[in-house]
Amino acid sequence: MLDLSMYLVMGSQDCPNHDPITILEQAIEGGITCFQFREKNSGRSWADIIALGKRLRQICADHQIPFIVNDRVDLGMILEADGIHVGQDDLPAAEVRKLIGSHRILGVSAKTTEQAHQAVQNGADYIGVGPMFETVSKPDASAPIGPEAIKHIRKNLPQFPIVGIGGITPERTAPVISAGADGVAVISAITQAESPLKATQRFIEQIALARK
Ligand code: TZP
Ligand code: MG
Repeated sequence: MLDLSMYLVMGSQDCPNHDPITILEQAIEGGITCFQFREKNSGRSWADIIALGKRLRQICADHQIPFIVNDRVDLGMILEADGIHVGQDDLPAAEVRKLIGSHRILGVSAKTTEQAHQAVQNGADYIGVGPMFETVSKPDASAPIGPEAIKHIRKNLPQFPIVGIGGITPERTAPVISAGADGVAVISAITQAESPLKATQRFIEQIALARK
């Protein structure tokens, strides 16, 4: 079963201090359970993006970490990804589900209960809900919707896999989990940490504490 507990999201644009390979390796050592390759406006050529993606993909495969590609079904196919994640303004989730088949993971971003229900109908395996808090990683992000948004959606979808995203730090993990999220999706608090390993370990501790 898909374990969304600690979901690292990353592209080369998110990595000012360490290279993406090092970050992914450390984050895996620290205990991430899922990875999304989210290359966005990095200025890299497709050849570079594919080369980087292949390396990250291999590292995930070596450690049995699901490798999910953001937005692009074509890139996902090239990289033999385990799944695709799309937002509300990307290719329609139902079309992506048709393209990727039933054996691959489909993640969909949702802010409201209505969008969440729609995502379920369209064949999503999980939804990402956010931004929970202010984020530095998505310039076009809407205003934070907070853990309350997860509470609402959780009430309507008691069993469906939900991950919170946006501005989540180890200190802000407990409210997201307590609101009913199965896990947290994180970019900067890991990719920009001095030690991505220690940052991941702190998240894992907080997730365990919040679930007690
Ligand atoms: N979707 C909603 S917020 C966000 C995405 C991709 C960015 C999350 O990055 P960070 O650095 O964890 O706030
Ligand atoms: Mg998108």
